[in-house]
Amino acid sequence: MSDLDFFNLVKKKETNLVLSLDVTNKKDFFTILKQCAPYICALKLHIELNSFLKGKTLKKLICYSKKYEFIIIEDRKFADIGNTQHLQAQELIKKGITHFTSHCITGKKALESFPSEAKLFLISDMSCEDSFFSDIIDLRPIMHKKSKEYFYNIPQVIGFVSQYSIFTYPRSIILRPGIRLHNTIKKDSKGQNYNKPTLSPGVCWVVGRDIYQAQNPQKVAQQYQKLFKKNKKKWFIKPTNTSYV
Ligand code: 5IU
Repeated sequence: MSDLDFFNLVKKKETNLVLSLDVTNKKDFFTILKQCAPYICALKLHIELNSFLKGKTLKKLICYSKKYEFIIIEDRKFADIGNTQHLQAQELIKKGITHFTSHCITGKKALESFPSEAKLFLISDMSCEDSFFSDIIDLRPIMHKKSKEYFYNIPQVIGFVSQYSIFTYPRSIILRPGIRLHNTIKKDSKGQNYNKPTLSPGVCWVVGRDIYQAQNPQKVAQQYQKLFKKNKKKWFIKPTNTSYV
């Protein structure tokens, strides 16, 4: 699927929800996925913690993603030299996974080296406390400027992971983690920061524990979709400037 398909999928399924299913138990993983599939545009994995996702089971998941129309994103956070990340991505592409997150601190050459089939979301800042990107030294102005530059110049780059709206034309997808519907929990015990879901152009809410630890994951996923539907015009507005929202 191309980046354009991502937009079409959001339009068609009327949801910007990305389910981050950091669940280590196979049965729980598939039960929650089946409940939430109609309400998500993408499923975000950490394939090393979803260790059952190999061979036939991975193939089954990929078939399932086509049938129920969601994109699979491996949250791989690549951060190596060009040759190494090319090889790493190639192995995952062989297994049918094409969408990845990647750090951009490695620079242009390393990013250009990804296989042409790779679709990348560049990590332009992080949601966790004490992150170098925002809390230790504020690297955001440089990271956002560079991310945009990479988006324009490197065809594999289709979007960002960010707490901010890095507007670009043609439009990018912004994955935004650190989201909870009911903002009574503002942090976890390990430095994660949470915000309420707000709708801005191209922003997809990346939600993990708020859904998979809920008593009724399906109901919560449905609530996110409802919120999107209510304000969906905002998501499709063509950005006009480069301000951060
Ligand atoms: N994730 C973040 N913050 C980031 C990046 C990735 O939370 O800055 I880059 C991932 C980690 C986890 C998911 O897989 O998004 C969020 O999970 P919870 O909604 O359970 O906090």
